[in-house]
Amino acid sequence: MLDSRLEELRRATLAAFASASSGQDLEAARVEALGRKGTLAQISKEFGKLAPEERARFGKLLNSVKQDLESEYEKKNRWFEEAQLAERLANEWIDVTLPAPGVRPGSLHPITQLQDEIEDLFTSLGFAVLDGPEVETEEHNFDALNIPPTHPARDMQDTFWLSNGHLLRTHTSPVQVRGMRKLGPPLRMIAPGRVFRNEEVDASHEHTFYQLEGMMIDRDVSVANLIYFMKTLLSSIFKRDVTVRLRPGYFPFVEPGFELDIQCLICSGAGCPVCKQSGWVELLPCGLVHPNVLRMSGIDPDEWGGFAFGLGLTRLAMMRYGIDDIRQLQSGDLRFLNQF
Ligand code: FA5
Repeated sequence: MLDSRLEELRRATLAAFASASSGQDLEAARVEALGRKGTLAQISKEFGKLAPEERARFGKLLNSVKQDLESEYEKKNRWFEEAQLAERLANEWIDVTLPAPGVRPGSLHPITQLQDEIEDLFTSLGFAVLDGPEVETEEHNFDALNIPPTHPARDMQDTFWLSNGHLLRTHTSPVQVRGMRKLGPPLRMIAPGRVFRNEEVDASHEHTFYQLEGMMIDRDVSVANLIYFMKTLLSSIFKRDVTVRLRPGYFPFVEPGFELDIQCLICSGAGCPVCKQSGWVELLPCGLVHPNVLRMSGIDPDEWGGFAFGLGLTRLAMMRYGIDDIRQLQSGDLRFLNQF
């Protein structure tokens, strides 16, 4: 009786294995026959009911059925695995002779491009490129630039104050102070960098933007030197001769102080919407270094003099590339950046 149940199991399971059309079908048939609660396990439980002299013979039969089924299962399973692999090999292939899709290496940000160019120009004129911290002391950012705590000029630049009394530098001018104190006169330096102001953001104002400071200290520095260097700088940036003019401008750290205007490059001074019909565009503040500023950094103003300027690098990039909204520059939008 048990023998015939075993034979039936062998026959039915081999038939199920043979007709299995997928790995899942095969596995289901295996579990039904050979699984922990499968038919073979159930038949084995009857083992105890057999007469002792029957047990050895039945045990052999049981093992042979089990081995037959297991080996048939293995064979068919391997077949499915190979078929699956063959299918993948047929469908997933790479033509190594195709041209590569191309690496897009990215490009330098327009402000970085401009900064690099100005650095090259000034280093060729004997200027050092200096760096300074973005978190500054009040002394470097204001006091040493002739802006004491009660001075109304402190309100000209809305400041992000930090809880420890330091601040985010509002301009690159504190690097002048660091340069004078560290290197002393004579000195030719520029200092490009990021500055911060607690300002309302709009198309031409950012809270975080770039400036490029410049300073030259020597024995006989005059406004003529200042104009020469500014004209050289602007002709190099705009790749043509430019006409500049100076208007009086007030900054506590320079005396006299100027706003330098450039003759409008769009209309050549005739008047257009860009220059608001005036023929001139305001570009950078500058002036001769105030004697107090020299003195506070240990330089004798009777012996030395100098000029300084503070270029709005972000605004200059806008003019050069015709960008009409400052917010695009820090948007991280690749559609914008890919154009440069
Ligand atoms: C200064 O920051 C002075 N330290 C510059 C200076 C240096 C004068 C040396 C004299 C001698 P001002 O606050 O004007 O000055 O800023 C300089 C330039 O930064 C401006 O001409 C403008 O181009 C740019 N700028 C100012 N505020 C913003 C802003 N919110 N967003 C973008 N650019 C700005």
